[in-house]
Amino acid sequence: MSPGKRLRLTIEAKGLAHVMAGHSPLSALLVDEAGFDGVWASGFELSALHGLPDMSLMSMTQHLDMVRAMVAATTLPVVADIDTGFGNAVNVVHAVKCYEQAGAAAVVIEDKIFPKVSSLTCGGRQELAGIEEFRGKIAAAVAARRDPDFLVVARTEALIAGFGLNEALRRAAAYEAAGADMILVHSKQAVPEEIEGFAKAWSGHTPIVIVPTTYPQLTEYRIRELGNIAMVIYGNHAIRASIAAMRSTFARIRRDGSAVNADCDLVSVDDVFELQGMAEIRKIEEKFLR
Ligand code: SPV
Ligand code: MG
Repeated sequence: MSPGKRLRLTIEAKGLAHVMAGHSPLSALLVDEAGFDGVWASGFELSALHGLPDMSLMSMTQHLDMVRAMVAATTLPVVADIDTGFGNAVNVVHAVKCYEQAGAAAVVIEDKIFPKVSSLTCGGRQELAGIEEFRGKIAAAVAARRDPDFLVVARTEALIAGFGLNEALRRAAAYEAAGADMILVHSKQAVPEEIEGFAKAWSGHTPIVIVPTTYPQLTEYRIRELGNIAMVIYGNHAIRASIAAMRSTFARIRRDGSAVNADCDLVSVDDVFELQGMAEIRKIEEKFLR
């Protein structure tokens, strides 16, 4: 079964897919272990992993290689964050072919102008592409996929750019008409009212995707109550958790002058071996090493 089909079936069965950010095969494995429904191949996370801001500085190849590695590491569907699609509709066609071939289940394309600036940046430049231009990109993505179950998610940044609910709805309707399978609507308000307002006002048939980073108080119960949200993406929690854990461990070792106190709070080396698949290696060694 194709990864797109698996993601569609999960949403059909559960009504709501929970997708957690990842930035490496190891993080994808941990997303799987925790019981999420998919991995978000986040541009924010991978940029941060490279010590770069999320501003279209990473190449498509860098992101694509990581998507391929994450697909190989987990059985979960991978939802690829392809930012603005790396250029115009021609670039989008190329990107969709590459990401589908890499084993992604879905791509999310946002209606900003390349090079984009992270939606979460305070006072960041948030320039939107014209509706017609972006409709062309979505139609191009839909036409380029080989598997009809591969999902093309259109992301509108209208709320992020400060254009308000009506513009977000207008854009979502245009992208639905262009063939998008889902509409991701992003908000960076500290409260969920803006997103709830969108979900209540949305009269389209295409399900909504949300990224509740700045409004984490929105509960699963409330999301289900809204009725038309099919996917929740936890956009940057893997890299933020890693930074917090590394920071506190490093500080403790510096403070104590040894690793003795920090050690008991870390995962064991055996735990890492397990994640690395060492048990399988032992079996191969026993069977084939002469
Ligand atoms: C990402 O995780 O790269 C996203 C979500 O696109 S956000 O950073 O909130 O824009
Ligand atoms: Mg992103």
